[in-house]
Amino acid sequence: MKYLLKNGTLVSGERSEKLDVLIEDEKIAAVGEALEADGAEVIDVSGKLLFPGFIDGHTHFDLEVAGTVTADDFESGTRAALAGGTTLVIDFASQDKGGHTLKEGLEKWHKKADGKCSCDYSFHMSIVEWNEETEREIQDMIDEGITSFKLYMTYPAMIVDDCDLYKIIKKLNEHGCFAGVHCENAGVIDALIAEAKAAGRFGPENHPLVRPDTMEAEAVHRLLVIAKEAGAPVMVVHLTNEKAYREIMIARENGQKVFAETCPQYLLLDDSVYSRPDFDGAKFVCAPPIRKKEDQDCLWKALAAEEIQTVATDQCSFTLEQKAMGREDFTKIPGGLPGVQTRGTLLYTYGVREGRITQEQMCRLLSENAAKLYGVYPRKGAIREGSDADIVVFDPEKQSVISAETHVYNTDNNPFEGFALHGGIDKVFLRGNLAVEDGEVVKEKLGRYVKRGKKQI
Ligand code: DUC
Ligand code: ZN
Repeated sequence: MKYLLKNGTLVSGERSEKLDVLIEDEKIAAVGEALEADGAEVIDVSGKLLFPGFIDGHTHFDLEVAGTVTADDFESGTRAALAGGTTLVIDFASQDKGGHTLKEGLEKWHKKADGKCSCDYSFHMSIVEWNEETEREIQDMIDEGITSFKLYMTYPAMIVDDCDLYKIIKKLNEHGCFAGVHCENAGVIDALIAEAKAAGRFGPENHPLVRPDTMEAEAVHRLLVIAKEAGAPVMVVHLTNEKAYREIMIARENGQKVFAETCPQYLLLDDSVYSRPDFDGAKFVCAPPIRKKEDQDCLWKALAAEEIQTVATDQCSFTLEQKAMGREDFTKIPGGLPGVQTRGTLLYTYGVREGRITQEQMCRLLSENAAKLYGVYPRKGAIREGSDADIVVFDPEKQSVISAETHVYNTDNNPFEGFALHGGIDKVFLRGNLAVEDGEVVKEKLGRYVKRGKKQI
């Protein structure tokens, strides 16, 4: 199938230009002025912005958390992602603790995802146990197109200690790979939870108090000291606050390579959500927690200064019934929020329209930088001849309001309920397939597994 997109404004990480785009089968065949093409369906995209398909480098679909499974699996989750302009998600496959291999983890995640995805998909691999076999398996993972890994400094089922943290990030670097690390100080958080419970404090308003910004910053600091010793680059995922951000800046001043990711919930919500009445705060329980207004301001400035490389979602959704598992004890609330459907439109509305970032920066944050970090550039993350025809036709004038009544997720709640959007998804091409029209997914399950190369940044 051939499509000719005429009269749109093509946004790249560098500039915005009025250029036509010719799509032939799965690829972009040409980009230029006043293009003509026999046999192509011509689509007039005047007044629209053309972004390279968005890449979400942080999703959790079909994940077991706190004795339940996320409301969105790869089927509903990638449908929501596609509706929101995301053409590639990178989910976290995981090894299980107790003598299990990375290969087993990868097979498990392929079973969850294969044949179900409406956008392209790839995996990072979470390493939760380090031994000679895991070490050998790093090369196997690279052969399977997995070049980024995940490490946790918290959660009993996932945590690796400082000794393994050091060894793993050093070994990954020898392979030209890196890890994204969930930074929170597990021990002190456990102590704070015990204190809250001993004092009879069991409501969701305690969630941010037992996982304070200081304990995220401490873990970021420790990670970066360890990374310095290992001589390895690392990524701080879901960065939430100013104290942790300062640690990253200090490490960079010392010559370290540190990548950072944040998420819309940390840019747009503040910790007052946890004190909402009637257990409503449970909806917002995620780790690390949502922070203060000053932290939001810091993160926006860091995006504008390009000190944070990418905005992902940490999508991990639950219904209100699932959240109610923690009605008597906030530590039993499954942690996580939906987000894949609204990442782009929120960043446009509250970032670009409000003058906090430019639309070129939005392109870098949602697409180009992620493509380079995760080794798929310029096949993904660019609208240029030879790239996959993953294109978001974005209508800067479309207006809507986020609501759980109309969203695509399998959840009955949305953390951004009532947020006005100015700018929205018109069409999405996934490898040349017109898969979203007028914001609705019209072609499903065309997603393919993407083998990735090594970081290009
Ligand atoms: N945090 C969450 O809130 N949910 C899933 C994983 C994570 O790190
Ligand atoms: Zn996560």
